[in-house]
Amino acid sequence: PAPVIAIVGATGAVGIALLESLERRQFRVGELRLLASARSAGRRVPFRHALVPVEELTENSFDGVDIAFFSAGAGISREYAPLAVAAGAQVIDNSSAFRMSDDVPLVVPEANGASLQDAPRIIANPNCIAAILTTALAPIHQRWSITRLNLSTYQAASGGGAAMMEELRAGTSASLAGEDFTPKVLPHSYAFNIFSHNSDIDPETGYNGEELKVIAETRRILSQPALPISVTCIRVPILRAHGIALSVRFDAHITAEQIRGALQDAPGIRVVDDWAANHFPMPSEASGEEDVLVGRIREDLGDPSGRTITMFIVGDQLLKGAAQNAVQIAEVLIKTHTLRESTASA
Ligand code: 11C
Repeated sequence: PAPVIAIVGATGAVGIALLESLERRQFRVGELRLLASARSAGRRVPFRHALVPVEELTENSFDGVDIAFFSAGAGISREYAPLAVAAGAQVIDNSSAFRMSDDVPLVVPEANGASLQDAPRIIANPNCIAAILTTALAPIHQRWSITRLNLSTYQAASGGGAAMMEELRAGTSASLAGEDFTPKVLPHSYAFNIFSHNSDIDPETGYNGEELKVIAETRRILSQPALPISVTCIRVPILRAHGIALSVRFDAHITAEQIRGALQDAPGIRVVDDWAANHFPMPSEASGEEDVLVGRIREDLGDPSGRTITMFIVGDQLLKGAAQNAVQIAEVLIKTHTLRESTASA
């Protein structure tokens, strides 16, 4: 039988994107249980020609559930994911709650899908930059030895959820109308502006929380725990696709042509690298798109040893950066029969 699916945080930006991904990827759903806070309970959300009522999340929400997607913040995941597991569900968690736990795999199927083979009870879905970055790096990492990453990000409003997207819309409208606008979600005015990512700064290193997550999670997904990574995360006034300017260093000489060849046929990637037309990855073309776009692939003129390649990557933050990656994890569980035995045979 088709699995019973629960979505915790069903009315949030990622929750809605999860429904879209399940629908678009024709994921077989037996029963769909949409869970959210009491505030959202009673709403009806469209899924496959039906309006599904949202229920309040309680400790009894997971009876009979096979796969529970969590996307309601780390606190909710810490409290309710163990209850879902105890009820027999497998949890795919989009929060940061378990991403660095040794017994929880952190998975991007294109990069390390094999880590699902032990039928883990909880699987962590990575930070959006880490997911988009490692999707693009997977076919490269599989062929050559990467010795350093240096990246700057251009992060969209969707990373902060529906409220931040609304703040971008409202702030931009107010700015165009010449009206005053006081930001509520972000610390700075968002319209026609860019600023350092709005996570807290670590007083020791000066890196912000997002940058530290990108470093730790990328190392974990690539199984290179000591990989040197330098990263600067910036918020830009874009609705839902993150950009990454990346420079990758290798242990030996490499050409842009070799990298382009590896990316060309890789799953989950579309090379957009038209030098003549000056056409490269853009958020306007990556938004709503399942593939991660990669372009500006070139040999780094700043490294005379010929061991560094630079590129520009753009991926939909709500899709590959969150919901779609989670659905892909569920697809692997089903395809490889690692959906937990007690439930798969039910
Ligand atoms: C942002 N990447 O754009 C963040 C949001 O680690 O799940 C996602 C935070 C996370 O603000």
